[in-house]
Amino acid sequence: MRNKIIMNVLVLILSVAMIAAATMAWFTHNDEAGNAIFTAGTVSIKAGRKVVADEGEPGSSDTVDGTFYPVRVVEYSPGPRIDGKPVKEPRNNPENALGAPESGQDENNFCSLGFGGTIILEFDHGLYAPTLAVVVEDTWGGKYPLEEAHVWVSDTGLDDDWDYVGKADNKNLVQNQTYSGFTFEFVDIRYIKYVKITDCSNKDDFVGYDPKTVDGFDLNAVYINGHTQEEDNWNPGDENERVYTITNTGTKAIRLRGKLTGKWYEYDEETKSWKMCYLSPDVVSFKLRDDETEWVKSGDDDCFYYIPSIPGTYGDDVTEEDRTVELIIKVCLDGPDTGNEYQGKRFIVAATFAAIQASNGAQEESGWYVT
Ligand SMILES: [Ca+2]
Ligand SMILES: [Ca+2]
Ligand SMILES: [Ca+2]
Repeated sequence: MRNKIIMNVLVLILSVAMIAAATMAWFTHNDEAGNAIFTAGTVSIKAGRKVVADEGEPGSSDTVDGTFYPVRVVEYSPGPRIDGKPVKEPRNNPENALGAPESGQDENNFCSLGFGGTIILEFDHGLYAPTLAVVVEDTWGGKYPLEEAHVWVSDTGLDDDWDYVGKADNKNLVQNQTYSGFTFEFVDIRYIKYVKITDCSNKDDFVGYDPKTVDGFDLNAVYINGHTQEEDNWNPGDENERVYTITNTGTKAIRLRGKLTGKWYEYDEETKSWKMCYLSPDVVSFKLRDDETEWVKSGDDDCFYYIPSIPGTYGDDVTEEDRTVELIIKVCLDGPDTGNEYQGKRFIVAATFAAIQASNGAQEESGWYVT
């Protein structure tokens, strides 16, 4: 029996109402001012989703284990060939690196990065608990110089948000391809949605080779073993529970609220990606469990409010458990109003949480629901 509990940090939403540093001036007889700095307490939280793989437990969902290939090119910034010219066709087509690897010898099977060039590819799903990433390089024939590339992964694909996993190369050629494998022991990432590969081959190693094909790392494919987190068979009338966890990471005690929103997506065959579509999100509702006592939903702003205050790190015997709360939400798909137009579509739920200091009437001042 599987009983995996994985904590994934999903959103990081920070504070409202925080006193940073105040400067106070006072007069002296010669009109010079001095400064006094006050260091104030902090308000910050960390939120995540708890995934329980056992069916029927809170937060359980259908996970699909498998091997996944990227479906979209986010960026292709090739470097030059050894002779300074651009990478030649069709080796400069970044889509050659999407999908499953091909064997054999065909220039349409791979995308050459050029010296120092970079490619960023996107997977269709966030891939949780990844166990193996494989980068496939094409080199046809044994005695070719070393071609290498750095490999990173990311959940967001943002510029400063990449985790390094290692270097792929063409050393262990099996016929025409080298498979470089990577594991994730040293990578702390909530899930993988993007992979970035940057050539780091040494030009000097290629003197004397035909310059038309001296073009750095030749990426045939990338794949990752992991699992997705989706309801694969969500039907009208279904209610599915999701569990979010929120930890107060600041020093001060806080009040907390969360809001869930969702949008429908449809698959676009042409771009091989999911695109937002304008089906009504109103057929989906977010509810608390009937026996919920610590959270309330406020009709005014549609937010879920946690009633008790949550202690901060300030103080001797406050544990992380004391600072962590769970929000269990039922995501309900309406029966009568959900017609055939929703079939095969995907609904993506986003949760955002906000915290406010629990003291000095901050909630009232900021228009928060107060019990
Ligand atoms: Ca090669
Ligand atoms: Ca090459
Ligand atoms: Ca390929």
